[in-house]
Amino acid sequence: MIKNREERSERLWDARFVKTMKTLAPGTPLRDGLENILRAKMGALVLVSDNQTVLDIVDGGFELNSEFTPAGFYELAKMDGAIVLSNDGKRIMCANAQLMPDPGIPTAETGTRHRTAERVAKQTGALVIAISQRRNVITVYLGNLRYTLKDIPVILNRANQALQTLEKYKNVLEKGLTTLSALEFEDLVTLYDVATVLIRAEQVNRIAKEIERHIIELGTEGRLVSMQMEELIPDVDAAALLIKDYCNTADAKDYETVREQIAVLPEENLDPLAICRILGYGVSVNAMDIPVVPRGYRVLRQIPRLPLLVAENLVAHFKTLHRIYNASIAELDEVEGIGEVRAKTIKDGLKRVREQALLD
Ligand code: 3AT
Ligand code: 3AT
Ligand code: MN
Repeated sequence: MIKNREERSERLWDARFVKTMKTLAPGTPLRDGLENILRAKMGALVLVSDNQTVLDIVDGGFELNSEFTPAGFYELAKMDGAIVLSNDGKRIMCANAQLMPDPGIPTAETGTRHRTAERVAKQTGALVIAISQRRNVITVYLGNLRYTLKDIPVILNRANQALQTLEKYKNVLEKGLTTLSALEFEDLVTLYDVATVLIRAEQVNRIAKEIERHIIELGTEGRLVSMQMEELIPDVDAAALLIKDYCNTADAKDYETVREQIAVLPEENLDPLAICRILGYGVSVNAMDIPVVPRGYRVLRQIPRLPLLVAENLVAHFKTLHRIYNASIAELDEVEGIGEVRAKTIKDGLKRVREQALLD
């Protein structure tokens, strides 16, 4: 898979960047305007901010304060200098302006337009967009972030590759989960089994996240990818349930912290040992065959129409899947939220899940 480091970094795709990408995505007026300039083989420098402190570095230019239209924007780009837009990008504040950022701010760019863009973004935290006339690319600067917009066919191609990978990973994950269920009912699960399935679940989540980013970047061009994604995305978060079932922290509620730690683990460190450590098992490589028992969240989730709260109560009461499975109707009945009817549903449901798992 072609993978750009810049693009994968979590730092880049923070909430503000995602919001910015949405205002710049294909189908938006701003993107239409930028594309017009690009197609005409012109350049542009665009500052998106109407905050007074930011405007202090703007010198000269014509005041406009008119509604943003892609056509008007394009005409203004024929002039030298920068175009300033309002924060929401809906108004053109001025054009033909010179931006004068602090020249002491480091920049790795070469041309004056791009050096200026990077410095202004770094100095003010604002969004600055540069279109290179020479290289015919749009570069987005947002605070310290720098991102080059990709051509739609390039992103579509990557998105489709990612969709194929997602499908493959998802199949492998589903097999792994079924096998794990069988082992859980037989009380034969080892830490290693849990870690390997959890890695697969995490990989599925990562690919899904990547596709979501492509969809944001594709804007209106991403509808088909979005539909395919809907089909493929698992309706339960297996990683979350696995962590809730097996994390060795005092309280299963700490699972969100564990989840966060796994989510930020670099791809190359996503191995069973690292996973076990994060789950709270201080083990060495050769101790990963220690037996572990699930609390039962994941299997309970497979019983139709069983409310999450009831599942929580069941685990709180019985502690392990094994005990829940072996509880009598009367014992299940004691748990809050469970009457005789639901107790029977749970017993039947667990039996069905078990048979299904052992069958496959
Ligand atoms: P023209 O009449 O268009 O030739 P101008 O005064 O309108 O000149 P431009 O904004 O078109 O100037 O800039 C033309 C080039 O001059 C762009 C950049 O490579 C160079 N340039 C402008 N300002 C500086 C600067 N402060 N330092 C180095 N090069 C600069
Ligand atoms: P290209 O890749 O050549 O388009 P560049 O980064 O090499 O961009 P140039 O030095 O060629 O930049 O300058 C191109 C134009 O950028 C010239 C001027 O219209 C505009 N520009 C450059 N610096 C500023 C600035 N500080 N404020 C406003 N406009 C600027
Ligand atoms: Mn240049």
